[in-house]
Amino acid sequence: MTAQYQVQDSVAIISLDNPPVNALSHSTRVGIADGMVRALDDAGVRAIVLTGTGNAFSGGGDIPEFGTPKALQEPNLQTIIDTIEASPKPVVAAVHSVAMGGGLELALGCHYRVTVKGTRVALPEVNLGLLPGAGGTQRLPRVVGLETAVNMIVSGKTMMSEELAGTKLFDCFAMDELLWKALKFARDAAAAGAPHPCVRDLNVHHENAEAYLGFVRNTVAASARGYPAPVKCVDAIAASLKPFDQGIKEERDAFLYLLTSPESRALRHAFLAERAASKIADVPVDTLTRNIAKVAVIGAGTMGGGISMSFLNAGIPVTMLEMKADALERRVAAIRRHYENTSKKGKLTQEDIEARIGMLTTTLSYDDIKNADLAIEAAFEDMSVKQAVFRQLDKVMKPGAILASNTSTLDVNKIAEFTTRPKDVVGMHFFSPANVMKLLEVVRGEETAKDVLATVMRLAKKIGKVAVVSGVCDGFIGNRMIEQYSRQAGFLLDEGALPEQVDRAIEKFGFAMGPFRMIDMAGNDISREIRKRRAVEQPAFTYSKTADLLCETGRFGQKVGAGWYDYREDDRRAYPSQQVNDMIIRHTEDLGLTRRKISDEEIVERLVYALVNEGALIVEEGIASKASDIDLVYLSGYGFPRWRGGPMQYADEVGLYNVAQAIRRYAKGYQGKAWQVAPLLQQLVDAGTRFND
Ligand code: T1G
Repeated sequence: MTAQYQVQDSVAIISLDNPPVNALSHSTRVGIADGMVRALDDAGVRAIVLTGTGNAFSGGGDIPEFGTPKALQEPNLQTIIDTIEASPKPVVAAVHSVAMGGGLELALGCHYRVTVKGTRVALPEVNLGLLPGAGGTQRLPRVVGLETAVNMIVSGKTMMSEELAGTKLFDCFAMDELLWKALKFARDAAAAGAPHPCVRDLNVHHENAEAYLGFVRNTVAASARGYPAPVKCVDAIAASLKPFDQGIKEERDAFLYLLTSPESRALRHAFLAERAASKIADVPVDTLTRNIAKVAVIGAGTMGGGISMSFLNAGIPVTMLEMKADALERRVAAIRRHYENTSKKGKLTQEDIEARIGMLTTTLSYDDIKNADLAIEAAFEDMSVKQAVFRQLDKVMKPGAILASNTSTLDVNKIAEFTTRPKDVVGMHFFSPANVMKLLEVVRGEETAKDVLATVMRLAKKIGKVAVVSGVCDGFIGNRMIEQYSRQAGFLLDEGALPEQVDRAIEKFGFAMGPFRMIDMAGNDISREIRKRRAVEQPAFTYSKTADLLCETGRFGQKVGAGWYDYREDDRRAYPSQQVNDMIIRHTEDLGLTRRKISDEEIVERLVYALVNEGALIVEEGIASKASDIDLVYLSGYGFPRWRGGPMQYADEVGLYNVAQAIRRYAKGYQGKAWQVAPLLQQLVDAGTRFND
């Protein structure tokens, strides 16, 4: 059992003891239930205090346990809360650090709650495609009011305990010595005698609940984009206006429905994938990491600026090095402008801006960065430039400094060879805009030292990035897969689709942006360079010629006002282009093909399965260590819908047999040689297992 029991001066103390966050796994629930039985049976016990050991009261239901029989096995949380509420002896929750999900629901089931400032409270189940399933939607409105409860439950956001001081959520705030205060509170409550207050006996008051909830429901439904949990949250909260026993039943039914939904499986997978990514199989979790107190960024371009802001935002000083003074001035001005624009939105104070800018220094001399703990090269994407920069870094940087390249495609092993310290060389591939995009591909060279990897993974978390380790190959994980995705998008144009149909279909599937709008933003000239390089390195790697025809007319994308779409002054919207569509239709004729009607379903299959199949090759080659890392790359860097869990999770949900069959079907079609079922995919089909087992 993972709960401790002790009696101190006639008060039973039940302490959840399930590190790291006292998740309410079955064994923890058994521990609590047994503690309650012992306390209620012991005539010497007059009151009960419930608390958590370590750094949490409780982080809620055990997420890895969901989807297994144990999740609902008695004693479930509802049963435990019913026992607590029915106790003739007062039960006081001593709430500290973190009380989330079922953890907060457990506290709400107690007669009294004592806490301290700085306790993080939330009912974040919606982020997992669930809703609070142990009374949270019924009890929270009864203590914080309907509107605050709606806000917390539908957004899943975390509040600090002191923000809720004016509500009935907490009976008192201890300055410190929380347990001592809770024990005293419990003894006083016992002295005052039963009955002790139950949240369930309170009522929800709102001057116009029906109208308010109707408005909220419509608003939430409009923005929920495909997954059911947010609206179900509103419906369950609405039931808190009914008699408690009816409301709690409606909540339970909705919770059980969501628990088995593919969206919740996907969101729980995403939560665990994020935490699994930081664990590298051959790098022990207790690997000593290097201290990164000062960072140097080489290159004052867009990426250099975004990377610098990522560190400045985390309070880490940066020295930015460039060849030309005016480039430095321009970049510093752009950074200041960015911060000022952010402060106009009320997200930054003027002193925040000064503090961040104050941590940025610039230089034209390598000598000024020699004491940095990490140097990140963000110079032009050309191997001769990398060679020059890394030779310089090798010359000046202090021993033990980490030398990183932000390269998006070049070979990190070759870059490491430009130095005498290849163990200190690693790739840190940020995504543009680097101060906004969460994804960071950490590219592990053959020589990269384990403590360098461990240091960069820890640093990534500190600067708010989602870091995924990639091996060295062309395009690493994300860009290598997007190549196949873009190829299929082009082939679909040859066969009968138009850019707006392809984009609309995949955006309906849930992608933030379709391939053609995305390329228009990134620049069609950029993708042309990649195709040119590929044509030399891999001649068998064919593409639709439409993208080159587009470039021949100078339609490089949004930046020139024309790409796959037409753009208008001061209007970021993409307008279908008759000129481009005519070009596409003419091209099909030139190919001797007859255009055919293509379904949205085929569009989605060909784009997504292209990602899945390439992802399988990437896992098989060991470029990515696990399929969930592939999912994380696409969820945090490419706008894949989070409630579908990423390409590999989606393939698991569709069924790998069906994915392989579809690929075989497309292999018989136009440009079919682009489709070869990846061996790993076939192996899993044959074994009847899944990518994310
Ligand atoms: N279950 C299992 N493991 C959990 C967990 C959980 N609820 N929360 C965290 N962990 C693990 C996590 O996987 C990682 O493991 C370690 O703890 C540190 O996490 C009935 C059904 C609590 C704010 O959604 O928001 O209750 O990597 O890196 O930054 O209504 O974790 O060390 O192996 O995030 O300090 C609702 C989710 C569940 C809270 C701590 N609860 N957790 O943040 O550490 S559903 C949640 C968090 C529920 C009831 C329903 C955060 C945190 P490892 P971490 P952190």
